[in-house]
Amino acid sequence: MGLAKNGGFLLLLMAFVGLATAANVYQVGESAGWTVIGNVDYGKWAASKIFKVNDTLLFKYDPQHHNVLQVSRSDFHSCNATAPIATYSTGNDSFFIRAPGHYFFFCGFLGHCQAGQKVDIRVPKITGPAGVPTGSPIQPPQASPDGSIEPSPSSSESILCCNKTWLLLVFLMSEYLL
Ligand SMILES: [Cu+2]
Repeated sequence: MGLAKNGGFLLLLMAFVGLATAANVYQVGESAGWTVIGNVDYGKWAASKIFKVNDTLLFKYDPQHHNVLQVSRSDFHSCNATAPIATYSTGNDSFFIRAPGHYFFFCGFLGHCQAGQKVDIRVPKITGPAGVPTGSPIQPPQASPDGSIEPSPSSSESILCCNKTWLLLVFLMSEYLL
C-alpha cells in the first residue's frame, strides 16, 4: 500500500471516528417531555440511551407546573427538594454533560418526584474513539454444548461487531477511491 493510500485511509478513518463520537441532544421523555401526565417511565427512557460526555439533556415543560432540580443521589431517592445542586425553571432547559458521572434530576413541584417525575443519567467513562465504556466488562464468547463459539449478546459485543464492519467498509472505500 502506497503512502497516498495510507493517507486516504487515515482520513476516512478519522471522518468515521468523528461521526461515531458526535455529540447528541436528548430530549428527556422524548415527545412527552418533562411531565407527570401519562406516567412516563423516565428510568426506562434513560436506560434506552447511551449517554456520553458532550451530550446535552433537554428538559421541555410548562414552567408554571414543573421545574428541574439537579440533586444528590440520596436526595434523589428520598425526593428531598430542599438542597438542590442546581435549579432550572425556564421550561426549555439544557444540561450539558461535561464529565462522566451519575446525574440526578427531579421536578421540585409538590408530589411530582413521588409521582415519578425523576430521572438519573449515568455517563460512563470512555477509553477510546470507539466509545466503549471502561466500566462495562466485555463478555468472553460463550461455548455452547457442542463446543462451537457463540457470540455474546451483550451490547459491548455488538458495538465491537459494528465498528469492525464499519472499519472494513471504510477500508474498502479507501481502496476503491484511491
Ligand atoms: Cu413537575
